[in-house]
Amino acid sequence: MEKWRLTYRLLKHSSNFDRRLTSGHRYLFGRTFIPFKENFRTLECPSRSYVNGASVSFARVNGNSYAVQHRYLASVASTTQRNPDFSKITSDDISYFKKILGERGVVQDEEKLADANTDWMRKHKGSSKLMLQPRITEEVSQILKYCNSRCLAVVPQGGNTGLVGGSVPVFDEVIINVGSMNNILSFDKVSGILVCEAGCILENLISFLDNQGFIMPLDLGAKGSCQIGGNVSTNAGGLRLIRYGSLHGSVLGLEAVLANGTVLDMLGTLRKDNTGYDLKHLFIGSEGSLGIVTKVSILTPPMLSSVNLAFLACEDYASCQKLLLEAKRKLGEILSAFEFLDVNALNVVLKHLDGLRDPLPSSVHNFYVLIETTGSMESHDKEKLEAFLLQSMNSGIITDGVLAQDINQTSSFWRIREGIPEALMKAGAVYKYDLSVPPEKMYELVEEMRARLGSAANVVAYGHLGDGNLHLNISAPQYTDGLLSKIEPFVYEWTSKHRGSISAEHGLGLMKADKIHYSKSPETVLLMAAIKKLLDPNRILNPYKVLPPSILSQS
Ligand code: FAD
Ligand code: 2HG
Ligand code: ZN
Repeated sequence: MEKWRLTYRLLKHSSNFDRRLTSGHRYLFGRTFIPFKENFRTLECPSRSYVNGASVSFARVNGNSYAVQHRYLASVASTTQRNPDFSKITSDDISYFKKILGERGVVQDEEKLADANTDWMRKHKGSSKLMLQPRITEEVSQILKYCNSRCLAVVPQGGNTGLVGGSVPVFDEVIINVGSMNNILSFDKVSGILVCEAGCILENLISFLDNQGFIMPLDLGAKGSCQIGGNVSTNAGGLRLIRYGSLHGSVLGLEAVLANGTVLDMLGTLRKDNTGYDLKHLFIGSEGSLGIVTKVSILTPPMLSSVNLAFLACEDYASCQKLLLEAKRKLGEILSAFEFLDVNALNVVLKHLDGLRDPLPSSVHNFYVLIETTGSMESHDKEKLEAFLLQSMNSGIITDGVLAQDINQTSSFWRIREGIPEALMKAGAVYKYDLSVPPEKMYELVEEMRARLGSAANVVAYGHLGDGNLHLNISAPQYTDGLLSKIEPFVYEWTSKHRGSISAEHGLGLMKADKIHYSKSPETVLLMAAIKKLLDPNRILNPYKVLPPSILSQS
């Protein structure tokens, strides 16, 4: 036990939030008060020039149609044709939109459009000339009705933090951003049910609930920019899923607008409602391909007073799994996060993010695990956690560890975990895979990938181990066809062989639309295409995404 350095001083959840709220930044990155938007804009990312350079080219093919070729980008369909059925924006269209939305809601400014056309990864870049910013559901309805009648393709966009190219246009689709619809409509303190508009930024909802003594059931590194409508549309997972489950459980209702402008009011606030098909689930995770989510009703848990965070080291992956099992058994209901990262992930963060230190500097370990507990009784939680850590140390499951002693340590431990995507962007090109894999097999894939790629790339693994969700990231100096061909289709075939999912929480977007068959049977994909056709017969909603365009054109 001599390596065990901790003070067992318990943290108050509320003090954590107080600190975050007084940080003075509107946009917060993770728990560490880094302004997300600024970071987003100034990140020095080699792939930015890559996107703007020769590697993504727009070519005129077959007379009137256009193809976009993403030559070295991981998993992007090699050539996508612009659907020739779609109309092009005219000045009459602009006049119509101005009539509905006023000048303010019709964005044609080049700089704003450049941001809205480019995704967070700087891998996908559209060429839309128009972004619409409705303020009320009726405006969304009017916009969609008009676009449908004109066959104008649209991309619903939230905070544009998606990681699969789903939130940006592929060609010249009209961007519809509901960010101006950001009102909290009601909050019931007894039930914890929050009803709000889809454009509310997740961080702002967290702040609002903090004042009410509640928390959001989801939390993710992009909270400072992502919107609840985007979260619902991607069925975002994040750091709290292990405790509070997926949005399919906590979203009680929603309002969505269909492609033809029909407003579907499914904004129930009931825990129980078995009156037929529960259609709201179609919109949770459908990535803007079936409708635009305009309002959300969500069940929020009460904030509990005792929160602890431990940063632990394991020598091998088998120990990480044992630790998970033990944590579930011994910590039970107070376990609120179980995240893992391997040493490569830690090194990338320490190298590329400022102001972070290795929490366990005395020796290098192969794996690190963050365990958070959240409960209502300090003494009880403390006793449980101490007993668990002691036992894990004595049995050799963990070899070192530190318990956060104050808010600064809590922030920096979370910053290490949540900062990995940002650090990887700074490191160079990154091929990103978000996989659900049976936990016992998860690290085999990482090792096989390392063996395949040798010194050509840095294979980095981290993720939500408690949920069986691996974030496999392959970092290299630049994107090349050669490297990509060693990674894919191997990574998808491997995942499929082990009955995993090729998208655990990020969605399919553009990146994996044509890979859906690795995780879904042909019959299921056909039924999805039929649903898409029923709800959006002209296929104007987020085209080229989620389902392979070839299947949609057949159905
Ligand atoms: P966008 O990126 O704008 O859009 C995402 C998709 O949803 C697009 O297909 C878009 O068309 C659609 N969409 C957006 N708004 C609407 C709407 N109102 N109606 C219909 N469709 C809509 N994801 C996780 O699951 N877990 C994580 O832990 C996590 N961590 C992240 C950390 C970082 C640093 C970053 C950059 C991203 C992370 N993500 C994570 C991915 C991303 O943040 C989530 O997918 C998030 O839910 C996207 O929300 P958004 O508002 O940014 O949506
Ligand atoms: C996370 O858990 C996000 O940090 C991003 O889902 C994962 O960068 C990734 O691969
Ligand atoms: Zn994640």
